[in-house]
Amino acid sequence: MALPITETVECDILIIGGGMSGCGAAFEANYWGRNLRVVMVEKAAIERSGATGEGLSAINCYMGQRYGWNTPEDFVKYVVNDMMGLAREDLVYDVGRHVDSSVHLLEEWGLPIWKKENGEYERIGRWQIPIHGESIKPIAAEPARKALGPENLYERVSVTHLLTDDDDPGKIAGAIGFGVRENKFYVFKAKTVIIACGGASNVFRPRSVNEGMGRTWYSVFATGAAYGLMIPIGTEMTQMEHRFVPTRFKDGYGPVGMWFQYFHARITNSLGEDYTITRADELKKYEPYGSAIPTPTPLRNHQMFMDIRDGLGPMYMRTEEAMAKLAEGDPAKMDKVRNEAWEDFLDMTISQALTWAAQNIAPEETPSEVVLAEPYIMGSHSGEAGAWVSGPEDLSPPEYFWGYNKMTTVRGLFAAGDGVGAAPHKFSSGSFTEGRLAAKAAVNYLADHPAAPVVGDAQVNRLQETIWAPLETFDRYKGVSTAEEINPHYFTPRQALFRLQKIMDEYAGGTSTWYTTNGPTLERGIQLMETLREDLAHLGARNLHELMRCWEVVDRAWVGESHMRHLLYRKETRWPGYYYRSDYPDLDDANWRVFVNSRFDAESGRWDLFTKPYIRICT
Ligand code: SFD
Ligand code: AMP
Repeated sequence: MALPITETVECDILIIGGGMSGCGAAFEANYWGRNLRVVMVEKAAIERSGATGEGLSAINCYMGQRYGWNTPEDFVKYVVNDMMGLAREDLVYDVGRHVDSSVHLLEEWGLPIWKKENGEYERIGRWQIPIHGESIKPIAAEPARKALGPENLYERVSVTHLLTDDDDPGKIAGAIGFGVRENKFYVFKAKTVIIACGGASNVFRPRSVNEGMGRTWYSVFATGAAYGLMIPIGTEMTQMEHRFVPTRFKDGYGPVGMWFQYFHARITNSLGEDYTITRADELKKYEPYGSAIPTPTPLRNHQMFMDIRDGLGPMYMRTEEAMAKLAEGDPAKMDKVRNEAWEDFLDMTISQALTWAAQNIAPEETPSEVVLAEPYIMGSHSGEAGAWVSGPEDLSPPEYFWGYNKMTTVRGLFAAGDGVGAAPHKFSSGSFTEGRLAAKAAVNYLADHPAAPVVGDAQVNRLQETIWAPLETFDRYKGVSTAEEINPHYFTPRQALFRLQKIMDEYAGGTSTWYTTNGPTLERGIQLMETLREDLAHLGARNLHELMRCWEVVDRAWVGESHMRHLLYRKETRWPGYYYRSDYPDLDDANWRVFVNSRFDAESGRWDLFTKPYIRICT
């Protein structure tokens, strides 16, 4: 089977991923770098790609500085507490001080934001504002598409590897990928690269299997590419042990924030008890974070988890109780509340509205089951896995600063959104903002480093053979057995995904093990992961779509292995409700209020793990 043709693209800035942060990056790069060639590569089509492709019902990161609601310092305090003491204050502050302007831009471009009678934005909680957000993604994509120009936007091209400079492996040189609808390689030779390709769902076995497979909370298209691209070239990562376990409406994965904060609903167990009251004492074990307001996300989970573990479920979101209270017996008010309840899901998680319809649930009459979902590895919601990046020059101490804001430890390689670690609670608006900041810094870097990268044929040819191998393998061996999916010479990406999910679920603290693991279990899990990674060289793909799935599972395997190695290294349970180390069940601020970082060395195959200090900047 011959290798397909190659198109080579040369540019100044390459943005990988056209989601929220990628669109922000494209818009901003155009503003600061009009003389530069800025190229975006996206595996889908940017109007509906990424986590916001299915719409949103809220902007969850907005300071409201013009109304005097919050300052960026308030935001830093909130985020650090929610992460049980660990977030990079410089990075969080940087998002906080710029995010409002991004929200105002989104409104100017057509995003309908709910307003009060006095014209102020409506609020859900302290940081969250409601939107009619079904179309947030096309609204964010339009200015990005315009800024780039059609000749600079490569859609339906999946990136599989980053390229480094032949003369200097510590410097970025571009990326390589293939067309998902055409037999073609794309080689992007770039002076700077911005990683904007999202977080990771489906690393852990989801609760929805078989008939429900494909239904997860975070986007199924968030395949861990940001991490899977950066780790193999030796980029320093941080907080990869961290995960987000969302409390969600059962089976449809409807988010709960609107229900807790806007409708003021509570959850009760089968005895009618509210765990925030019956489990209040449990928070005292986790001071000073236990008494933070609001209770940190993992601890809210932890309180509910204790009820579930003790067999006190099902847990019900008392939608009927909350709606009745808000309607005060007035049918017109009830109509408004009912519309808002359905819109919350129709804007963002249609599957939840379908679940309600399918199960004859009228939320004003019937409460809905909620559960703790499977873990997600991500950096933009209540999770903080990602690259260790430089902070901004005016805020960051030397330990957190090496020249250019949002630049990773690989020179010229920037990250944003889910790709940046230790900077959570960005959500859609903060990810867009971080993309903008990364692009501005990349333009700055280019002014100081204008030289083109050196990428010879050897690196490209080697990668092309690797990328195409699953198609070759299938072609060579397809006749060996009668069933295409059962063959001694290869396994399919779907089979590989199931194997990865089983390992993660059973050894790394997934749902079937009550989010619990320990040192020996992780060590065994890592052995199994190493074998899986060896076997991934024997993936078989029947077509281009499966070839994309192959590289997605490779990315997810990098995420899984990195997650387990970090879990093993951190000898404490810092985030009960996200995961439990049964051999180190307590939070240990004295020894472990530090970031856990790692670097993979491709030459030796070794992972190096170490800590970085937590430095106060504005708390
Ligand atoms: O309620 C490649 N999010 C919410 N944010 C909010 O502000 N409000 C909400 O209400 C939110 N909620 C929510 C959210 C997400 C989801 C799925 C649901 C509910 C159901 C979070 C935000 O969506 C999230 O924080 C941002 O989107 C993160 O931005 P970014 O840029 O880091 O990731 P992305 O948008 O997914 O974009 C990634 C892009 O990369 C592409 N890509 N391209 C080329 N090659 C590859 N190999 C690639 N791999 C990926 C993707 O296609 C995508 O375009 S609530 O739950 O809190
Ligand atoms: P979710 O819908 O769960 O994704 O949450 C949306 C936003 O509301 C996020 O900023 C959450 O951190 C926040 N949130 C969700 N539940 C609560 C709660 N009970 N108290 C405070 N904030 C919450």
